[in-house]
Amino acid sequence: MAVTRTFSIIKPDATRRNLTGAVTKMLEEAGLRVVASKRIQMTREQAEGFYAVHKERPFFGELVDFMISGPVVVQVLEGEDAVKRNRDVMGATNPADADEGTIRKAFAESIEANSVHGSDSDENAKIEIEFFFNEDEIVG
Ligand code: DGI
Repeated sequence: MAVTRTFSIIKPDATRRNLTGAVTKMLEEAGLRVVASKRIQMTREQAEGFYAVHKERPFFGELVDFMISGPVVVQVLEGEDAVKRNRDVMGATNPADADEGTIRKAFAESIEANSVHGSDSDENAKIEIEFFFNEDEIVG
């Protein structure tokens, strides 16, 4: 299995509860390496652009409001089969459905305030990484 990259966000519900380290520890224990990281306050325009694929969904406005409700930590993660590895440790979108041992089971408050984002394909990982990072900010 090849070493690849994925994109992660530690969402405002997690930064608000001072869980940046706890979430990152679970990512690292899952075999992922943080090769870029920055804490930012997303603008409304950034959040709308990032979640443009969900524009037509009924929860789009709430999702954008939530994502700009506090700081987030955007990260590039590297590891073998990074997209799947990250999705596995994140757990199901709705924490009520998330397996034991996952980040969302441990920390998520609701389907919206679910603590982490992770890319769902290698193609989207590349797009999402480029949305937030320059190549010289990523140090493997
Ligand atoms: O890739 P995921 O984050 O697991 O899930 P997704 O791509 O289906 O949805 C993106 C985000 O949108 C998700 O992390 C939280 C939010 N979301 C998804 N479904 C719902 C939702 N928010 C609300 N309020 N209600 C939903 O049904």
